[in-house]
Amino acid sequence: MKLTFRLIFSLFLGITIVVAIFSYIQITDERDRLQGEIERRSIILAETLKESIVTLIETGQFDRLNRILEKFGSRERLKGVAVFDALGNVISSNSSLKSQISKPPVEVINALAEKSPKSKFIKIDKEKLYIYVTPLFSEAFEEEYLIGALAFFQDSSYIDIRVKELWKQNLIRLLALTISIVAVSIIVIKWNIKAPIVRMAEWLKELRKGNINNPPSDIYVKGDILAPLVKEVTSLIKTLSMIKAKAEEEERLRATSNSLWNAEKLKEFIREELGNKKLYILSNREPYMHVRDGEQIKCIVPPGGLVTALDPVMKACDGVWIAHGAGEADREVVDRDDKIKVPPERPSYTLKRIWLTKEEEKRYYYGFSNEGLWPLCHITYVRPIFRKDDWIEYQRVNEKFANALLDEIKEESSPLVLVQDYHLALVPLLIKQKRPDAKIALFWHIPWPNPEVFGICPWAREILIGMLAANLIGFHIQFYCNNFLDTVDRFLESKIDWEHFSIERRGHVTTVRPFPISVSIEDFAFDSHNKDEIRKKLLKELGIKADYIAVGVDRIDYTKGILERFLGIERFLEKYPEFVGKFSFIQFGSPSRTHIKQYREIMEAVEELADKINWKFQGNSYKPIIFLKGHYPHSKIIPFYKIADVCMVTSLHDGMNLVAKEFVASKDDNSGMLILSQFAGASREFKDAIIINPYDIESLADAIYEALTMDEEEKREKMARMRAYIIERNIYRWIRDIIVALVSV
Ligand code: GDG
Repeated sequence: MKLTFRLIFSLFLGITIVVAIFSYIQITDERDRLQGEIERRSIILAETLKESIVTLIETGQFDRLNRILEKFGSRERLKGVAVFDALGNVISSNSSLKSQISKPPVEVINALAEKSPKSKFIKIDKEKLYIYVTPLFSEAFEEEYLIGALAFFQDSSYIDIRVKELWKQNLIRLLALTISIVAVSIIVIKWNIKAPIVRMAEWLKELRKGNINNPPSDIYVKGDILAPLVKEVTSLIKTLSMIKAKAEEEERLRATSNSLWNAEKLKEFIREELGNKKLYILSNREPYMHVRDGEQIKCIVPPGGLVTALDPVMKACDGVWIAHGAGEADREVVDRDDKIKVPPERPSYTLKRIWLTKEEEKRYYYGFSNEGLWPLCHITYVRPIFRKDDWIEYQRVNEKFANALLDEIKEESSPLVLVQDYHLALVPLLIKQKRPDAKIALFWHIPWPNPEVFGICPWAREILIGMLAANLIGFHIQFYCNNFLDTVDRFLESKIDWEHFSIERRGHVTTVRPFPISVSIEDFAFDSHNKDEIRKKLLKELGIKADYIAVGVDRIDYTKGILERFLGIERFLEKYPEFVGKFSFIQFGSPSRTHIKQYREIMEAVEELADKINWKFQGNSYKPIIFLKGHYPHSKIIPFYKIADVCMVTSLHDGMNLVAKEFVASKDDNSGMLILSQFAGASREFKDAIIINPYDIESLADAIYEALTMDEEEKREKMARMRAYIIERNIYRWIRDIIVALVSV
């Protein structure tokens, strides 16, 4: 009430001031106009009468003069006319004036004395008059001489009447204006402010009680007065729900996982949970690839996080993995159904290969997936390219994968299907259309950008629709889940439940959850008792001597920040020259997607920069950077993790980054330190790593120094904490969490 009163009072005051100023200006103008008019009229009258009067005075015709004045004085608003002699005595005047001018007014005396016209507003007997006096001259002789003065007395009281009238009118206007503005304001406040605020308060009350709903539509109109408040509250709720959901999830997981997860336990769990059901995985990349080695055919594990993560899972539970057969000898080893049991040393699950033509591979894999979606989802300022033909092929290949799966699951009811990554975004919809009973999880291994960035894709809606047919969509971290929900909110008509992180569209519900991928610690176990000897042996093989070793393992990809890493090393050696000759960095670089220009360019740039830095600092049996280009099996990489004092993960943007986890997993003696980019998903979990911004070369150099000189005890404690984290949150738990979530949706 107080506020309304204050508002009304302010309005009233404001209007009064404005109206008063305008009225004053208007009335002053009007007064000036009327006074000007009266003056002009007097001058005209005087000029008309002057000549004839002079003649009458000169010829002494005073009777006639009296008559003329009498006649003239009866004009409207003219009080009277008088003629004075040169001494100021009245010669003649009309009767209505006589009594009032027994004494000549001052203006007459002044006009006679100064021989010039005079005028003034005066008061005679309480009457307001305007007097205009003009001297009269005779021209009877050579020189003109003063014979008297002619005075006009105009009634000016009408000016005051007019002014009063105007004040009155403006006062009435002011009142009318104030009443209407105040009335309108009260209505506006009541309907447009008070009512939405009351509804907003009710909405907040519901939220407080835990009933999380979207804001009522009438309080959230874009650009409206309450919109910023609603936006803030909505994002506050999102954060709170996230925290709540996370806490609940933790609680749930704590309650169910009373001991650590491993391959055996996962097998047991799957048997209990799925019975005889198989697990189906679809991914572009195959877990095992057959290539030619001279006359022989050899089986290799292709580099990449997805394979590293999922192979132990499939080893633990029987299933079928459907993937693109990309190896040159792949066709030669499969059976009639394009299947082969893997891994070769201990076959435990089935790999079914899909064959793609060169054109399909070019457009679906290199084109749409890796020149379009990959740079779209990674903010590294590489421009995504979207071609219509690539999109057509992408859809066709997705159909190919979906059909292969549909063939496999013919006999099975409610099969569990795990679709992997951005290459197969349309597969969930293609499966669901034919098999609505299938339970599908889609795991997105790379980041999900914000809606503005994702909106660049011309087929953003189609991709989202394809994905949303899944029952469960997983990302590495909560942040990507939030971005995804925001994106769906922006592009599709759907109902988003921020409390349960789910999306309802046309009756189908998709749950969106973070599942931070991990590694199997046993796969990186390594007997470290003879670490020093291994170190000597490995360095000897590389032909170098070094007191400190750092390592990096990557597919050569522009998202991994390899150039920034090298620049950081160069700056480190410049800034801390005592390490020149003592510090060497070993980079495993597996060539990747080399049919794409940017990948060829980054490979060339990496090699060139390594050469340049080596040239600058190298000496006898010393090389600052050893670049091991090529594909190395994990068995070759793990010993380097083991002996390294530092591992550098400097991604410019990375969904998770498994190398960080592999390094920690391999450190069973808690030695070493991890330098980790703040833009890798892993940085959300490894708070004990040295977190860096890879774009800041100076701090990268300092991070290397910090990692090498950190107190041993502190380092050990940090590494122990990171290890404890991934021992608990390993790859078996990752897949178990996904299966639990999928089965329960
Ligand atoms: C995507 C996301 C996410 C490297 N060189 C060789 C080789 N590697 C192995 C590493 C590691 C894997 O490749 C790389 O994994 P990352 O996680 O670092 O990266 P992406 O390949 O980009 O994976 C990523 C991941 O999916 C899982 O979801 O973490 O963010 O981008 O395991 O050791 N492996 C072999 N030879 C090599 O030369 N065998």
